[in-house]
Amino acid sequence: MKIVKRAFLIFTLSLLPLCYAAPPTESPSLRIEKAWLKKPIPGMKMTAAYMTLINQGEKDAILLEVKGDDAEYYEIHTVSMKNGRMKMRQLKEVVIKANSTHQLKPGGDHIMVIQVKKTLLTSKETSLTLIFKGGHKETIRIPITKSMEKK
Ligand SMILES: [Cu+2]
Repeated sequence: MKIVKRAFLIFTLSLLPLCYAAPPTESPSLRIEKAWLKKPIPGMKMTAAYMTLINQGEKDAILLEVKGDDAEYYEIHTVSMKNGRMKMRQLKEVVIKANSTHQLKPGGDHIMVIQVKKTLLTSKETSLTLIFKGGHKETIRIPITKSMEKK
């Protein structure tokens, strides 16, 4: 009995380095397409970024945070109707279900870009880092454009 226990312990310990080698930050098989950031209207300090998030994995991917260098704040927002008015509301997370696609689009979920910096006003591109639950990060370069068609 004791030998079995010890063998089990050795087996368990032998797995530990594997756990370190493959932390739970492993890529959730995510693809990001059609990303763009709306060129701010002159005088406006706010804009939004949109994209299609494609989860090809077997696990849900949960977007928690967005970061970038060309604005002070990046927030995940959604739009809902309240008393016939469009209202924006901040979300704690966006779930991209396993084997499915989630669109961030005008009139729907979006990345709110707040207090844009001069660098964003003068650039044709910016980069965003999307941080997912589990620590997985995706950094993408996206065009700054008036609409998705006019890249
Ligand atoms: Cu918003």
